Amino acid sequence: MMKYKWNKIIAGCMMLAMNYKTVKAQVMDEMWAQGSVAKEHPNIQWFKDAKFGLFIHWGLYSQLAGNWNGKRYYGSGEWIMNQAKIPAATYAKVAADFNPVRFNAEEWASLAKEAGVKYMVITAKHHEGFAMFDSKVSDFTIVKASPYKKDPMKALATAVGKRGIKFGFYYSQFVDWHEPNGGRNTWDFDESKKNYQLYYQQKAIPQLKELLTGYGPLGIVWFDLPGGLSKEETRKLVDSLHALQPKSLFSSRVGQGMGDYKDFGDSEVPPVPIKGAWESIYTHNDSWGYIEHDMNFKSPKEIIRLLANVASKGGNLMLNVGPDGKGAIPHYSVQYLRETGKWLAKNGESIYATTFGSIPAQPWGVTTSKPGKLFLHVLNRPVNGQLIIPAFANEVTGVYDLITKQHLAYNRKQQELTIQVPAFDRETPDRVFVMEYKGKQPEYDTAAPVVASQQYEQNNLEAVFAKTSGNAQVKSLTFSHYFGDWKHTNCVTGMQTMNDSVNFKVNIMDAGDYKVVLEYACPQESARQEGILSVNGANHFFRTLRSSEFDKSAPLMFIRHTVAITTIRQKGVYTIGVKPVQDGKELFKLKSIILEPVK
Ligand code: JFZ
Repeated sequence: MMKYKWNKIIAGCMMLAMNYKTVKAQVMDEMWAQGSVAKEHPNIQWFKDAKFGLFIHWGLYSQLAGNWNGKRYYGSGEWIMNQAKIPAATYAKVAADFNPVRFNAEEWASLAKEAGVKYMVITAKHHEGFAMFDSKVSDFTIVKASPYKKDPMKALATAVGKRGIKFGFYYSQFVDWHEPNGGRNTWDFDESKKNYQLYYQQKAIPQLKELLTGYGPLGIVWFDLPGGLSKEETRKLVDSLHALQPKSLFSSRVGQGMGDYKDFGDSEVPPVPIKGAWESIYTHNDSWGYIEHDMNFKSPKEIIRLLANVASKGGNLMLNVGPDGKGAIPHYSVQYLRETGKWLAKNGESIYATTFGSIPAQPWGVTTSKPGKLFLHVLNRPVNGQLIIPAFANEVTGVYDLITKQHLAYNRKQQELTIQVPAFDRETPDRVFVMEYKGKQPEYDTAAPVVASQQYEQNNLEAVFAKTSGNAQVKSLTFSHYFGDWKHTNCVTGMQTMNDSVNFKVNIMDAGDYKVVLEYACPQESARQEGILSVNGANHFFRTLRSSEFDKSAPLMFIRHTVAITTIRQKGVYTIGVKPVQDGKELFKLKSIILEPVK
């Protein structure tokens, strides 16, 4: 699957930003600039306020449920035709068994409403080439090729629209494994002999026009994996489709930078706030399409925390569900979306129509904001109940619980605020407090030191907040557990000579002993190499432990290696550094340094 240029932009920006403060400021502006499309679409505000969407991958692959010829396939179920290299003629016969009699548009739409999503995007045609709508330009459709013989998209568009939820279609504009001239079926057809223009003229463009003229107003057209078109041809296509629905927003995977908002890679959240309209997309388990043996569903707590994390960086989360071949949405997806909706029913003010918070992520949680309000999403309650906001200059006029409106005591020392939060169940997914203040929202301070204290089980110093020197750099590493379920982690890489180092500025709030734990991935060739950890004016030698090779199509295993204990005698800003003892192989891929209070 093709890797988007975004990661390179992000990694590039980060690497640049890490080295020099001023450069950092400039680079953040570049990221802001990069983040937002050239000219914002006049109808973009609903999307920016929506924050939470429902993605639905549904097609013939849902009927196969991850099985082919008695073999179970893992990873992206919607890619089974490609994984099993099923001939197009053979795969097309699956349509004869596809009869989703349990599909109920009202039920799906009401679940979307209960879940608190503001928009829904469903696959009208995925890479398999099967139209899940009544297309007149192809016989490979749910109406003509399956015993269902009905167009589920008509009913769904109506049911969703009448509940005030925006409706949109996913359309695989280039990749079409059914068509001889469509993109990327390399096991039936010779890619070099394909006439992509013919495929676009005979299928993709006519079908897109059917979708943009036959299903009412579309909030979004979600394109995927562009290809086969020049910049001019893409511009002509985008303009002709926008002419049909000027208010509809096109996702960035239309290509050539012509989208109306940005999509990051699958299951990817940018590490720091990004200005402009953007979206992170996540599977609810490990697959977009239904796989009966994939039960790795994210819990309501995980969904709520993912939503808060994405919103705290200014973006939308579009969470996916994969209905089965009968048209039933998996039990745990229904249950956990409903639970998420219950949380949003009480805490929605801290998510909908917010933007990123001006405070970097803290050991206690993240922030979202509205003019004059900062929403404090407490994911980890400090043991002593003292929630510290390290740097906030604006005059605070009150802090209260979002739900109970109970006001909280707080005090300020210079720019540091301490808020006394009440006790609450540590299993609470996200307890929100509101801090009201005067003046305009302060700028996001990229140079703010990371905070650590004795009040948390662990304090994570994530790689993105590191300062690197020499050949060391922060990179976004992409790997996967299964086929197509991409995972992205930022790591400090390239430390292989004594001139290569990484340093973290840490604002340690409490005196006390802390274990210093290095979290890294280390292949065999890098194991048993010595490094130095410098903290609090002391140097500590350590030797690297093997964990796993770095291979895109395999899990990247991280080890947590305690290499020292440091006694912090007084609160203050400290520097923690790591570098190799000798020139050699890359020391490891450092994901984070964890400070664990010694109790
Ligand atoms: C694509 C599809 O191939 C996949 O089946 C699913 O529909 C997903 C939402 O989108 O997969 C991608 C596309 C782009 C990236 C990763 C996976 N990317 O840019 O990292």
